[in-house]
Amino acid sequence: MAMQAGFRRETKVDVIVVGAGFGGLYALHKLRSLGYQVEVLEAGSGVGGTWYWNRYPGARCDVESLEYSYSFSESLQQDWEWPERFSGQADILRYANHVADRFDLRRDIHFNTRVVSAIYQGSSNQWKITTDTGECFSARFCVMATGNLSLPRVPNFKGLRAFKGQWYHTGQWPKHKVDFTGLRVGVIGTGSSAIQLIPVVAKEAKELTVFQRTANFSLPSGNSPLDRDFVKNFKSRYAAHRLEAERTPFGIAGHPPPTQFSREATPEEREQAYKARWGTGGNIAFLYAYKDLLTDKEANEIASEFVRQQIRKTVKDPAVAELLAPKDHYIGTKRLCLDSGYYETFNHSHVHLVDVKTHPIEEITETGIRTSHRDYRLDAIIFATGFDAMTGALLDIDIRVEQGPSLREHWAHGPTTYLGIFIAGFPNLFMITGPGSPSVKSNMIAAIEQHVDWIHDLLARIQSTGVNTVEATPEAESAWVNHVNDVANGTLYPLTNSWYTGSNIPGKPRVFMPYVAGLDKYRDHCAQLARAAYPGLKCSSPSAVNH
Ligand code: NA7
Repeated sequence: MAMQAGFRRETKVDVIVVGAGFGGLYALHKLRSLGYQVEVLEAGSGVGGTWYWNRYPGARCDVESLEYSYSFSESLQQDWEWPERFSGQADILRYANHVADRFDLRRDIHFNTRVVSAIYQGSSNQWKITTDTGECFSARFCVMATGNLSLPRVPNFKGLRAFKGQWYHTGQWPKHKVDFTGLRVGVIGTGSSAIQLIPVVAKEAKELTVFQRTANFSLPSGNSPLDRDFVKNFKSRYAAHRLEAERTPFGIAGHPPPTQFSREATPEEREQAYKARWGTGGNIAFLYAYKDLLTDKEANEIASEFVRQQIRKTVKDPAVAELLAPKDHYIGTKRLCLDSGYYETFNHSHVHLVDVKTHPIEEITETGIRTSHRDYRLDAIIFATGFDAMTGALLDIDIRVEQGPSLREHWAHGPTTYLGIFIAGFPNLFMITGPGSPSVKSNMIAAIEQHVDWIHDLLARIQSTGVNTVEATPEAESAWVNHVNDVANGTLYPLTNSWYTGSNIPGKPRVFMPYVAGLDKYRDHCAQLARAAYPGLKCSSPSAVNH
């Protein structure tokens, strides 16, 4: 139904979903089944979210393809063929497009439409959503499926505009092939994106200079084409496999949890354990070597040193190897990267490593990058400088309650949520994998499905009871925040500066954002809340509701 509101045409629906990544696509599919009119607003021209934007060379998922896929449709998971153990971006995007077509989702997605504001009007119990296309939507429920890594960050370097060459950010990569053949290329950053991109760009570039501020731990991915018989066998018990995954902290099956503490093993046994895991692929296998790898500094240091030794064995120049060997954080407390030939790339004579911790980048010049040590002449610069993670995309939208606080005000000291789904004082607003949920510390698609299914069940309950407003109580929110912090503080995670803590963004409150008790425990907790009629949520039927 459309009506006039001020000068804008207003489209009234039941649910607005922001974002057409894996969270938004599934929310659209699932919430439609309640008979709701659901519409999705998406800034990109296509579906896929992260996998739509991150088209940089080498972009690849670090969760295995047979796990990093939807489980909600048995026929989908049986029909779909993944070519590789760890899928590349193009295959994942192809899959997202297939899902959109298979479940007839496109007809309710508005592409090239970026949400500017979402304002809740208590008098009508409606969210009013405006977009950069000048459209206005009104909906009882608003679902933020905005992703955790969707606001790319280019550091505010002096002089970027002066640069005469081309520059790119990994998270906003052009759709066309970028050809670096014969060029002098600079890469700023050595996070997961850079670690994937560097070996690929090094194959084309005439000179590749990597500007590293903080070295990162990376394991060989062990990626390979998927064996047909293996896949056939896996698919013959796909449902059982998914059930097993549900019972794990990361939402990924096939990795028996550790049974031993690091100190209980001899040095030889530990060396053997890490050797056996090195190169088998997947960061979980490695981090599952011992129970206390992410809670005990000594245990962690032994694992860290094992990886440093592998780096020293791989990189021929000892000075470069030492620079690439991380010494300032605990392994696994930042995203543990998976690579295909990252460290080996530094053995090529045209690949150079520059330490910008010792000699920081001072400015971008017309011809390249100037550090406090010297000038580097470059034809192209790649910013692999990360994202304003977990809260950035939400705070980029003016989310507020009319005559009430804005989300920015509510989160002035860091994000506070109930379950990572609700924000106290913001009725009928849901986040998919928001801060305070397992999200980035689990298989994202498994986490997305759990959230959407749970929200679906809540809305079904609401429909059947005539309630039309649901929100978290401030008490429930603050108890959940305390619990999230308590769990994190029992680990080494908060000790490391990373995008998990927001410390990659100058001025961002330093709060460890994901919930690290595990997706299995979180799932059980949410299920228990549903059985107990949703304690912590305030449901009401405002009498003054004007539809
Ligand atoms: P990350 O992991 O946030 O990495 C960003 C990198 O950029 C990291 O090495 C940063 O160094 C570096 N960086 C950022 N700002 C600067 C400046 N000003 N100077 C020099 N270097 C800088 O982002 P990614 O895109 O690689 O990965 C994000 C996630 O996507 C990843 O974890 C996967 O889950 C997928 P720093 O560490 O801050 O010193």
